[in-house]
Amino acid sequence: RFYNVWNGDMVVNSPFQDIVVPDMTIVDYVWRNLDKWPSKTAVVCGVTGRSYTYEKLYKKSKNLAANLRKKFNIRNDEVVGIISPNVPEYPLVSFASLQAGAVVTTFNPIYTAHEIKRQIELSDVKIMISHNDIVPVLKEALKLAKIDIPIISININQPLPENTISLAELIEDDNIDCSILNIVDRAPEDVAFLLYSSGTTGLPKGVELTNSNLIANSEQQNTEIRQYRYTTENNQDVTMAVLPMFHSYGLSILMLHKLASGLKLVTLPKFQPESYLNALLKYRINLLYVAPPMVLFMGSNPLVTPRHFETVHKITSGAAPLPRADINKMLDQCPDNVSFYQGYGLTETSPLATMSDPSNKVYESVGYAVPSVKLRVVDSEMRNLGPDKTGELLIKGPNVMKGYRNNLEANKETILEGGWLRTGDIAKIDKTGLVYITDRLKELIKVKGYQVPPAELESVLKEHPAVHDAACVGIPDPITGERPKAFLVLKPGAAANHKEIVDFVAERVAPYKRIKDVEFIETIPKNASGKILRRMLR
Ligand code: 4UV
Repeated sequence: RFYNVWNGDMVVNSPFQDIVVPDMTIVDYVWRNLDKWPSKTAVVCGVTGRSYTYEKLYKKSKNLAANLRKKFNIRNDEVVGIISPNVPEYPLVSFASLQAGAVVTTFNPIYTAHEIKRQIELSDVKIMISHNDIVPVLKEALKLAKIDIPIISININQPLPENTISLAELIEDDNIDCSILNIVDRAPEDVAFLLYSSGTTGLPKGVELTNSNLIANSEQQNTEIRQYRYTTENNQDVTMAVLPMFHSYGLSILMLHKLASGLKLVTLPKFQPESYLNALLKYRINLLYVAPPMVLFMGSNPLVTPRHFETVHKITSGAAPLPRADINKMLDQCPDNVSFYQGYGLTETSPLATMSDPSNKVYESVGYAVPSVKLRVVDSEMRNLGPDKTGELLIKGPNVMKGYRNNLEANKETILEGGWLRTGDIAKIDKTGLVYITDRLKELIKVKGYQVPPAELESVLKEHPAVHDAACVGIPDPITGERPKAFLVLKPGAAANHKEIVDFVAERVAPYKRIKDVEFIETIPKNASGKILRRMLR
């Protein structure tokens, strides 16, 4: 395809027709077609088979919303925290919190107590909704933060942990008076989700995504080149939700877009080869959303056979760069009816910003700007560059976040005049509008598609009594894409060996952030203003 997308000012337009963003909240948007498919399955657990129809999901989330208002006094704009692997109740508790007028902040379920504590403090959480299994770590985090807030346990078919409130009871409360929800006051431009991202530099910051941002991004997924079979009489696309819903990819692209469209979501709490492959066959999955390590798995693991792809018609990968060789190996396993897409975006763009068109088979490109998105590639002075020139990618559109919460400085640095978001990614765009991500300017390290902010590891390393200074960079890894490597300067006379450092970090951060590579050096290279010269270390 050839699209004429470059305008005279060297701004790149989307080749697709602009979207109109419905003027409502994201939950109203999800429920707006409820009467078309009340008895269809909305979400089912790929392990236990526990499921909710659309109507049941709606009713139970309403019960919980009313209870959040009545029993826990949740008010408009207060923050509810959710910490859980992907289970069918994840959308239920998310929608309930939004319907109660709250803002939802989502936590990585494999976080350590230290990591949970930090996000609880930053986001001023009023109540936590936690999967049963995570309650002990969460309690430890609350103790560290010296905060006493209620915990609702996602305890379906499980015993209730001590000092927590039973979600099962709250959602079964069918006699609750839902008229209490009439006082909920939420506008399209209000914040719905508060997700955490380190952006171009520093520690994780709260990304404010509004109702309109998320509705826009849902509409932006429906381009002419990528049609879904929405729920009709007997036709329902089925997709697997193994990518975590706490992250923008799983949240917006799986949970919100798919449930707003009447599809069936099969949740898996974690990626585990056998259960993943079994669920593919058992639930006859049509749409697969993956991250690069899963593409590698599907192209190289002997357990994977063409039979597993029999019902699949679309595979989409995103969240990190994907080597062409890995795509080829996976596609060799796939029957011809499978089309492969690459999506690109950031938490800050809700997240989808560009999407490829499988018909041109340019798989190494992340595709075209999605509807209503404009792109620029700029040099270090923010001057626009033309086709095939490499520079930083800027994005503008209705899906660009409201901003980082309470962080004027980061907002000023990240959102430029006119609403252009700095991505911190290096890209080029060809004459036809195809975008290629070639490098990363920002310091972020991506391990299996997850964010590992070096500033976070550096602050942990500097807590070690023998460490004077520390710097972390990402180094290439054939399986995880990148992995963090630490450069350390020890205090004069102090000693610490490789293992001590590795163990020290491992106790404090989630497994994917752990460091295996450590190098002791004399000084950390920095520029005149004290910024670490990461390129030099790399
Ligand atoms: O903020 P974040 O953790 O956000 C994401 C978003 C993943 C998406 C987005 C749209 C999709 O359709 C999809 O399938 C997945 O991960 O990290 C943002 C950074 O991740 C890198 C890039 O450095 C971003 O600034 N990144 C995301 N997608 C790609 C990518 C990609 N396709 N190719 C290369 N790098």
